[in-house]
Amino acid sequence: MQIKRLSDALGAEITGVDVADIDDVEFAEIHAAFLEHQLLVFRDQALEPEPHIEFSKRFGAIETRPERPFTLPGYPEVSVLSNRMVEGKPVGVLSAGDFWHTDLSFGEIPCRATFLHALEVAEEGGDTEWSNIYTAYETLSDDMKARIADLRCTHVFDRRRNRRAQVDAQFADKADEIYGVPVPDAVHPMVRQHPETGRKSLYISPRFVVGVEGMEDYEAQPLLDELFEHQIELKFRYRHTWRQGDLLMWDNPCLIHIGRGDIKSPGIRHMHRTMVLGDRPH
Ligand SMILES: O=C(O)CCC(=O)C(=O)O
Repeated sequence: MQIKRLSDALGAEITGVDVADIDDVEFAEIHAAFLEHQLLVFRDQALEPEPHIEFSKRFGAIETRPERPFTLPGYPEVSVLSNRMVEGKPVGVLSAGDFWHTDLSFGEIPCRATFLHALEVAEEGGDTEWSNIYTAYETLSDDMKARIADLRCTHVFDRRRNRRAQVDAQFADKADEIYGVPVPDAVHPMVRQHPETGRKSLYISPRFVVGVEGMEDYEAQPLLDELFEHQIELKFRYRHTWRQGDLLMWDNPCLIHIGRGDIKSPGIRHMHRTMVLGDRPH
């Protein structure tokens, strides 16, 4: 197994391993690399849904929910992200991550790791970008760290309640069905401690965070705007151009990410995704 750092900000590429067939020694090496680099890119994975699910489960319990649109038939654990249309209808979610976010932070127990496998990639477009919220936190001034140390933020699923996010065009005519599902808001610390490394991160994102508990909006919104801008400074970021067979896994307590879209027609980008749950943020 070869592990090569991908950028100063985050990420490593792993070659020479088949994630469908790893032993405990390889798993320990992958796990250590995951904690060190936050995002791992496994090249050339011909991964069927079952081994994809099995590999994911080594890192936590798989998240499923009955309302999730576009799961793979027979595999509620696997979501399909795709711009393929069959008889005029999309076969997957077109824009799963069009605003900076960390997965499932609207839940009481958010996502620990996400596993996204590229079955088909377009010639142009469809990159994904991550930003390191460990370093975003660590580079704040001491004054700002003291100011936000005990703050807690409200994370909401419903895009209609977030002035920084718009309803996906794909779901515009069924916003009630998609966003009106009864998902309670979650309140999480703004500064989160990673469950394994103990490092602190700036655990907010414009897609899900709409307010600060106990703080009026006239104060909270400018603070959030300032922190959202800081979180995505270029020096914290890594942008990935996908190759067919890439399996990426990322550590949500310490990264935010965004799907860049802009897939050039007639290119098809078709991906399978699993997510595993982590701890209650503290
Ligand atoms: O498709 C992408 O590039 C990003 C997907 C994403 O943001 C997600 O699955 O949470």
